[in-house]
Amino acid sequence: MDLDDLIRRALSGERRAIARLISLVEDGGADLGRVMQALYPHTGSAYSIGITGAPGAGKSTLTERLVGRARADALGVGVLAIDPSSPFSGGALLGDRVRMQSHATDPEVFIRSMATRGHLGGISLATPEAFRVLDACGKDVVVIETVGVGQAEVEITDACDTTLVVVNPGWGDAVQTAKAGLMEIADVFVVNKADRNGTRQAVQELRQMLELSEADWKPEIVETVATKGTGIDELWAAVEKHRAYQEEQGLLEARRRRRVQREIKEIVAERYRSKVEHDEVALLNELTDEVAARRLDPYAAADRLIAALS
Ligand SMILES: Nc1nc2c(ncn2[C@@H]2O[C@H](COP(=O)(O)OP(=O)(O)O)[C@@H](O)[C@H]2O)c(=O)[nH]1
Ligand SMILES: [Mg+2]
Repeated sequence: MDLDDLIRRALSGERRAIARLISLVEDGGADLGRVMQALYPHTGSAYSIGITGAPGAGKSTLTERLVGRARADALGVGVLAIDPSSPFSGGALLGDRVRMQSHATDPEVFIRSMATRGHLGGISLATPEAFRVLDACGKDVVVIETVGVGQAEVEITDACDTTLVVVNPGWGDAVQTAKAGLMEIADVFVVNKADRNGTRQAVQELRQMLELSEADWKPEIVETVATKGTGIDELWAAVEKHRAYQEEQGLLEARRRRRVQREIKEIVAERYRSKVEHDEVALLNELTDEVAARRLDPYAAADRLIAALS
């Protein structure tokens, strides 16, 4: 299919076309620039919700509930699930697929497990680009689920408009959350599996940790039982409250601006890396010889390489 045609179909909301554009993003191919150029004027209205936490915390179950909640308001929804444990598998998590099946036939819901099939910028660049595809193609809300274990995953979640950090009742889970660097990025805390013992204690632990924070926004703590749908309205209300707060304070603009700046920097870094690794192999080898023979130091070699790149 011709690329312009594909873009046109995706913009009109056609699901298969959206899926193909996201595959294109994952591949990181040469068409990416053209796709982004065509899509960009149509973006800016989708709201992104990041959801992170340890494996098994209930992120996917919560995501499904949030999708249901958004649909109750007749919003178009996208879901991007990022599974760092299988970056080359194509990323489809069977369990997630089965769970999400209640939304599978809803044309206003688009669900995708992300993978980076060759995108040099990795998942941290592929994800905002996939979000942009969904934004341009008319989704009002996009939920991005990541396992909050690696730096890249934390960064992706941090780059959302509202970040939910999911913990479970159980001794020390809040402490683990703090250690994983998730405390700072949480706009809302979700204590999921609130049907279990220790819920009150988990909430208390979180509250104590939050008291130490000097940030203006005090994250709300919401108790949920995702499997039963309990607390989902409260969670949705907490997200809307955070959104309203950011909009009133002009913080949403600032946050999105920081996100775009990070993206530009990553694109530049990726281009340079690609040039060094693919286009300037001969020069790089030559310079390596010079450094190895001690006629040149590594910094001088880098200067010459940079000069050749621009
Ligand atoms: N008891 C209980 N189990 C839950 C709850 N939410 C999710 N689970 C279960 O916890 C397991 C992991 O959930 P999942 O959503 O896949 O977690 P993820 O790895 O964070 O995406 C599944 O078996 C869920 O059915 C909850 O609120 N209470
Ligand atoms: Mg999951």
